[in-house]
Amino acid sequence: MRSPRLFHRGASLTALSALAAGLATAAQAGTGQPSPWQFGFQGSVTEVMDFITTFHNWLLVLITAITLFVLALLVYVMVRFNEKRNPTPSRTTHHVGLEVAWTVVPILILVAIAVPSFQLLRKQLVPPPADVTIKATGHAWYWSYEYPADQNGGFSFESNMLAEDARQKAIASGRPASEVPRLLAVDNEVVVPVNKVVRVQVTAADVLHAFAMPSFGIKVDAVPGRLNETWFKANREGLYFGQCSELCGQNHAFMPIAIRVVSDERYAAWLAEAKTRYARIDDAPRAVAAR
Ligand SMILES: [Cu+2]
Repeated sequence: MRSPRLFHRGASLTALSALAAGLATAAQAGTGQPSPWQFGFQGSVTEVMDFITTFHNWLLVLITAITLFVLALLVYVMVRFNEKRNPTPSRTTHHVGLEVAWTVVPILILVAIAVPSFQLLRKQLVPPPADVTIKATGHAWYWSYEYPADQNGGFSFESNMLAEDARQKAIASGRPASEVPRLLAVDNEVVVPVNKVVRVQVTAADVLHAFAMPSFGIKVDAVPGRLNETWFKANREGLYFGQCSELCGQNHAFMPIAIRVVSDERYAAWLAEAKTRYARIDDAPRAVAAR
């Protein structure tokens, strides 16, 4: 076990796992949508997704090191302790030092995983105070969104995937193809301000759906009769795409989510326009009829 050769292997383990993590980061796709030959996550635009990416890379290093260590031990045992090289086997049944080591080392590894894991959970589940609230409702098979009246909104709209002919028409009329990706582009995008905490309330009208945005690092179930909540704070303007992530029926693959992150001024302009364009909702408490 203490042979210098194995120790040498240990050094190359670290190098290999660093390379693996490097590869995963290098092959990371563009932000906002998947890209051909994508290997890692989509690029991040929120603190939560930054954390998820770092945590993922850390786990990759750890798991690569563990796998190579176990492989090295197996090879060593096969070579050193095969019947030919080791005709009289040891009768040892206990080795206190070894047993303490293989109990304590895995505990330390689990702690090294648990600490960032709980930090991440806390970041996800304890949101800062919200600047903007939107409500997303999953339907078979599209999303609808509400901007509540008490948040300077008071309208709701449906968001359907762009059919192929509509998509081609958009490209022909000069929209860049990256703005209308196949199976991801929608007719009515959600618009939110950049660098603002957006609270997303998520529910469903019929069956289970899930609201997922890879670049924001959010994914939350949309359950009929229940209001789930998540949040994000996008730090870069742009157009970001997500998809329903709970198998919900025939057109599950065709109910994308598109969120456009814009400056405060453009957001204000969009709000003003959206109020005239979309259906009004009045979410003031309704008077209860007296009996
Ligand atoms: Cu679905």
